[in-house]
Amino acid sequence: MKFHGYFRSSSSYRLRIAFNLKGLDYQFVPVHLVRDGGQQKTEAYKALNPQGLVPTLEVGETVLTQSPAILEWLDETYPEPALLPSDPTEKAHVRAFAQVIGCEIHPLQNLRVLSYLRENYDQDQSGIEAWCQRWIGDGLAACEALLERHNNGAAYCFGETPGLADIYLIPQVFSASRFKVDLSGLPNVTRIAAHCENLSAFADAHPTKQPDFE
Ligand SMILES: N[C@@H](CCC(=O)N[C@@H](CS)C(=O)NCC(=O)O)C(=O)O
Repeated sequence: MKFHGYFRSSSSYRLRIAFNLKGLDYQFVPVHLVRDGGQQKTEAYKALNPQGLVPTLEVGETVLTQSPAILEWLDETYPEPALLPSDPTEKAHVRAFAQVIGCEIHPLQNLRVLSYLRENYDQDQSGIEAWCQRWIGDGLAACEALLERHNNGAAYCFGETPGLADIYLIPQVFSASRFKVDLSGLPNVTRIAAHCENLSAFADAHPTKQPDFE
């Protein structure tokens, strides 16, 4: 499997955690999102991923895009350990949690959105941070409320084994720290993040551990 990603990209970080949890090897192809105006925007890369976004996963002749789809493909293709519970209602709760992050938070802090705010709305770093703090803070507060409802003191978001919700949460907490989001009012989020970071599948997936880290 050829994994096209970038060390700081949280959607790439999700896949790295999943590969590690499932013990899968992959060939890493770095795509530098800033250098040369953004290597994700080249015609060669867009031939693989028409959106010009990372990650992309090549499996033989098959090209997979969008981390939510890739994560579900990985889980169905390599079922052990499972990332989703089998019960439909439990599964819906986990997916809802993941989608708070994947659909509602992450798109608002994406590089292209922040570049647009800088270039067209004249925002400096403090304006960018205020924007991210607003939207990441709001979304993670909703995650905290969902954990309050479902976690019951478990080590991971939805129980005693790591799964899809943790795969979304940990990269999002990393981005929150980049943008100086105050997480002090989110005890479940911070406790679970600290717990996950002790597990090698998560620790080894951290942006600072990647070959393209700078
Ligand atoms: N929903 C997509 C989002 C992908 C995405 O936004 N990737 C970001 C990095 S985390 C990216 O490639 N940004 C490049 C840009 O904004 O130009 C997924 O989960 O795969």
